[in-house]
Amino acid sequence: MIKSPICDKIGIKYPIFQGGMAWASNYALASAVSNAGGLGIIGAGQMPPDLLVKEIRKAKENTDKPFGVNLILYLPHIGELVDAVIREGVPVVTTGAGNAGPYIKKFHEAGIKVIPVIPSTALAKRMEKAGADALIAEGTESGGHIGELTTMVIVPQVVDSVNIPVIAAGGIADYRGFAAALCLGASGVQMGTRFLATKECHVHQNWKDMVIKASDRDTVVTGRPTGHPVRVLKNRLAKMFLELEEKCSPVVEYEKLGTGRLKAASVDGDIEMGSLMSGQIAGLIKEEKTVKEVIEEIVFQAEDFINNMSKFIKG
Ligand code: TUI
Repeated sequence: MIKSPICDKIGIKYPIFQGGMAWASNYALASAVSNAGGLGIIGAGQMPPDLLVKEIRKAKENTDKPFGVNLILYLPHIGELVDAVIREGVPVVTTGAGNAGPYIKKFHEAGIKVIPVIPSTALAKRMEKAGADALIAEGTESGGHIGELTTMVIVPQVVDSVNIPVIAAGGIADYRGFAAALCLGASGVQMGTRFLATKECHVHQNWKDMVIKASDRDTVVTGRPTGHPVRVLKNRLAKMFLELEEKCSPVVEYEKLGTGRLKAASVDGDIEMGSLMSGQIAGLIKEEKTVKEVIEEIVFQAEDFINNMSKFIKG
């Protein structure tokens, strides 16, 4: 069985995290992933604190295994979300889109492990110094808000920069990506897009179908001039964002155009004007599966593959 230091550190069977996805990973997906042996993560996104509390309580009702909450740090009400998570108590917090440093001590005092998502070695070193328990090194192949470096490039450099476990994210959806991440020195993987197209994920079927239908060049990065670049599946909304870039429009125009678009994708299934956040690996995903199928296929096939890798060595 494939096990790594992160498994014992947070008490999970397989070193597979489900990326916290705003409007896409609620308690149902997170608890299904945790029940299948991975780490399920509730994407808090822009939830008000009382809704996040309900999600955490429902996750606890649905699994007795460790699970996490992902917090997006640049939100104005982040302090209230941090306090809500601390009051409720969850095993793990992952963070994105900002510096987790100011919150780590507070989480640790509440017995919560902190695993920041980082897009560079500089932030990796800062987070290790600030006391992070592990890191998620995320490549630009990912869906949603992204950094510049590819997974292949960032993972080994972060692994060499720190002495805490590193989880690889971005462009991973099957046993080959999982095995490759282990080869790069990662202690495990985080997958978002693969879990979007699962039976337990509550997003509108139209969004899942767009992922399943996608091919390798069907995502695009929008919003670069705002400082918050976002990878999405190409649609009318993405085209309108790119037009704002061509016209050198002010940031406020992006904000106006972007308001409510994740909800439109997730709840209304608006494939034209919804924000269909997705990673480049969508092209590899050909069918909706159960969470258990996704996790077990990846770990069992990777084990077989790694066991047989010595056949590449001749003489
Ligand atoms: O956070 C993500 N992915 C996300 S968040 C999100 S919600 C959203 N909604 C609308 C517009 C924009 C976002 C959708 N996808 N991934 C983790 C991640 N974190 N990627 C990159 C970073 C990051 C970037 C800069 C982490 C830290 C950082 O530090 C800057 C600093 O303060 O030093």
